[in-house]
Amino acid sequence: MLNKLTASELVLNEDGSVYHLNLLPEDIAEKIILVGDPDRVAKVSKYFDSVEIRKNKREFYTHTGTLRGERITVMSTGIGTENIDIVMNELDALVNIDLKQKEFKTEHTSLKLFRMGTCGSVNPDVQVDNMLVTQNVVGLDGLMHFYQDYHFENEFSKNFYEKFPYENIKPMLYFSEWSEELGELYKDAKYHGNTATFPGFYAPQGRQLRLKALDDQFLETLNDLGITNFEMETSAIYAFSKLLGHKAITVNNVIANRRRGEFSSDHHASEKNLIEWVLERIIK
Ligand code: R1P
Ligand code: URA
Repeated sequence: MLNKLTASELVLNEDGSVYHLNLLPEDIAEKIILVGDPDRVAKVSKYFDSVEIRKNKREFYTHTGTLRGERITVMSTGIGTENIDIVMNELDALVNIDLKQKEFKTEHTSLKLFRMGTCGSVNPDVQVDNMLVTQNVVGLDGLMHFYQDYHFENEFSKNFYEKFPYENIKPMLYFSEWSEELGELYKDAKYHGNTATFPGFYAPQGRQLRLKALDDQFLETLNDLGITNFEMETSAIYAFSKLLGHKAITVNNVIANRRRGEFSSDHHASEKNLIEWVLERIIK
């Protein structure tokens, strides 16, 4: 490579770790569980045989250890795709950039990324306290429009884009899909669906406290376009994985049924179920 990355492009801490995640290349495994909530990290790593790395900075908490003899990492991303921009670029840098030389490596390493989160359903029949695997995703957060080479289209996205009625939001839309290979691991989930990822929890997801949302019919409209559930990270995780050559899959616990106005009566119990269900399937 001709040009080295500058110090302001690839920002490192004094110990050579990547700026926000605060990690060195040897701190992560190639299988990584991504959770939103920092408190979920220890709830996952308590199942590991042992934990060798515990590091954190801001909302990014990382534990790496082994489970049934296999090396595995669990990391919190915090909330939102703007954090996923950081997580995906810095994780990729840890494996595909020589941090000391600040040059791209010639050999590519592909990570396996498993998001384990929570979501709200907009299909009235998708019940709370069940797991929903994201097959297709639409990002309404606009992030990938800042990257030159990103474009993804399939039958789902073409239909969604054509019929999406909100002209002011339409320019922000981008699409992606799961890694089919990782999807095989989650074949027996209760639900498989199409997820909408939003840049907010309230009006962007049709919630109205003291402020009115764009349209009273927002949930129904998105459900009519084939959307099953809402959350705040998957579009960017899937899109970056396609761009950077990683594999990703999301399974979320449905904690809210937005059409019926229901919220999980014990989301801690369903979170525990989800953790055990995922670990059972990703480490044989
Ligand atoms: C909102 O409460 C948060 O919960 C969901 C959303 O995507 C957003 O991050 O996921 P996590 O439970 O993984 O954080
Ligand atoms: N996370 C979200 O983003 N939305 C919900 O309704 C529940 C969890």
